[in-house]
Amino acid sequence: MPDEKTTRIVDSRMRLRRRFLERMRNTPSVADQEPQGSGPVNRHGMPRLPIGQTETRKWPVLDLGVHPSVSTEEWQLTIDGAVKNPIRLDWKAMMSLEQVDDVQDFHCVTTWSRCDLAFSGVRLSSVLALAEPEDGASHIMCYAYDDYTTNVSLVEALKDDVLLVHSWDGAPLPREHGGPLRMVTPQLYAWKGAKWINRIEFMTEDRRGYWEQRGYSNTAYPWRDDRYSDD
Ligand SMILES: Nc1nc2c(c(=O)[nH]1)N[C@H]1C(S)=C(S)[C@@H](COP(=O)(O)O)O[C@H]1N2
Ligand SMILES: [Mo]
Repeated sequence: MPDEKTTRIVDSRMRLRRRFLERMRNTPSVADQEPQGSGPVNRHGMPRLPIGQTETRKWPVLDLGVHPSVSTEEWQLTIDGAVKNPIRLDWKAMMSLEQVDDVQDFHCVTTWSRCDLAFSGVRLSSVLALAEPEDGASHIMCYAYDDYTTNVSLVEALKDDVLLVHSWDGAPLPREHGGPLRMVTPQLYAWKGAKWINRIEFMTEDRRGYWEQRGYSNTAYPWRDDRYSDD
């Protein structure tokens, strides 16, 4: 059962959603193929600051209010579902995979963006490949130690900058930001990146995660102001 604090957080985020829905009905940008925003373009040719976002210098902490404490000794990541080779990785196995450094921007649906986060981790695509996804797999569901879930299409999940991050600025990712390991999706709103991730399920049909069931956009594309959905 969700506790009172979680209920309050969900309520306030649903109020924010209602505020934006009105604006979205009056904004054709969701259907617009042209990325919208301001500032110089990023490496993907999209404006650095997506439409409706404000840059913050801090990195705010945002979640359902529970910060699970998971040591690297007990940490595990299961990859299962529509795969030929379901696997479970421990910390040592994760660290033995190809490591990448990447400087990324982070866009939260609640309208803040934090630019230039220096991350180290493993490409999600490297990890997913180990499980040998079946041909019919089209989406993943990500699960976390705080029971959070979020779904991502493989088209997005396999992009090179989608990472499983263990370090920020050369130090272990702090627990409040999802340490020891979290996912990041710099080309989607940040709720698509599960903190404290512990399971990835391959799916042959799309299913909605925690916020997607509550009216957040299933696609979550920041440069189209694609924050919330009506269905
Ligand atoms: N496990 C888990 N992951 C989560 C969330 C959460 O509540 N639980 N919140 C999401 C949301 S809405 C955002 S904006 C980002 C925030 O990450 P941060 O706290 O590191 O800024 O994490 C996402 N991943
Ligand atoms: Mo968010």
